[in-house]
Amino acid sequence: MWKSPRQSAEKHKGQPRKASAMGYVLQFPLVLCWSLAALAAPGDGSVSVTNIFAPLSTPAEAVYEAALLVLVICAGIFLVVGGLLAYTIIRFRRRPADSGREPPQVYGSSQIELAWTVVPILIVFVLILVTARAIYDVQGAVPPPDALNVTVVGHQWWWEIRYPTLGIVTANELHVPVSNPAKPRPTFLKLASADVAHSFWIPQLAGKTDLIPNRENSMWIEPKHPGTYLGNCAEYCGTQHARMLLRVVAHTPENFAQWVAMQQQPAADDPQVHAGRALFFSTSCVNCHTIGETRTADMFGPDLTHLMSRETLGAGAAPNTPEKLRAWMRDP
Ligand code: HEC
Ligand SMILES: [Cu+2]
Repeated sequence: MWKSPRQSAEKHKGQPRKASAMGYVLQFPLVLCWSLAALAAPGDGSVSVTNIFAPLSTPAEAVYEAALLVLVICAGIFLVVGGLLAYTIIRFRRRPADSGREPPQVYGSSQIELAWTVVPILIVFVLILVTARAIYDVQGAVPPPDALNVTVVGHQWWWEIRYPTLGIVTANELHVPVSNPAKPRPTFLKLASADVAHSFWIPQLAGKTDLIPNRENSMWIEPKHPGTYLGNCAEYCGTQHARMLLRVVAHTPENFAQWVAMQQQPAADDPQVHAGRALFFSTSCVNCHTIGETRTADMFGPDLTHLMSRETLGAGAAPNTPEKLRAWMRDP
């Protein structure tokens, strides 16, 4: 439950807060170890960890390779500079026997100056080439005829997901088929925003791309293993930004066809649900939400036609169970 700073301060009254800058510094190695452990165990088709070091889709792999090269080069530079610095500090430290005179001064050395100008230029040049190629591979990709097209609209604070060619509208869960190298089937996304800037980020599938009002961005993903990939909005978009989670479910082609067929069914209309349906259409819900035939292009809240096919409620705020759904209805 959300607590205001004052509420939590009251709760902790009498016990001084221990978190300090030092605490954060000490946490860093732990976080690093956790990341490395996750690195050793990349996603195996089940729910994945949100780890940029375990890419499982073509654009994410391109970004990862470029990033790894940058990391290795920078680590090399760090070791050389840090090593020389440490050596100099120790080797030329002040000693009791020192005379106190100034050491000999060296003015200008063309060789050294040339070396520290040319070597960094070469390094930067290599990085430019590698980065440019990765950007070209990702942003210049041409959708194959088989590609799936999806439109994602960012809202405060949920994701609207539309499949224009399939006539499906859903929220917060992007379902896609896996792509196999023999018959690639990537998913191309058009990204738009209904209000403020958001950012679409599934670390294992691709880099971040912003969703910007009055502008259409695009990106693509190409997961190769079935499974659920987690992500979130990566651009601070208001108070509930942290509750704007996102998941991509990659299906085998058969399962994806089943999911599509299920989503294309009209809203349930049997006598059992008539009372609830009447209530929904006679109260305020219908101002913001849509069900099947009431669907419009301009929605304030998620489409609820196949709500119960989703794993979570409120963009990952809670698991979609009957109890949580009741709790959400009473107090969203
Ligand atoms: C003022 C507009 C508004 C009204 C009125 C409204 N909702 Fe919502 N509803 C939203 C928004 C916006 C969300 C998305 C919240 C989020 O994900 O953080 C939402 C989310 C939901 C969800 C979760 C959907 C999902 O896919 O996770 C359900 C269920 C829901 N509303 C049911 C209802 C019902 C039933 C009513 C009528 C009693 C109602 N809402 C009235 C705006 C509204
Ligand atoms: Cu957002």
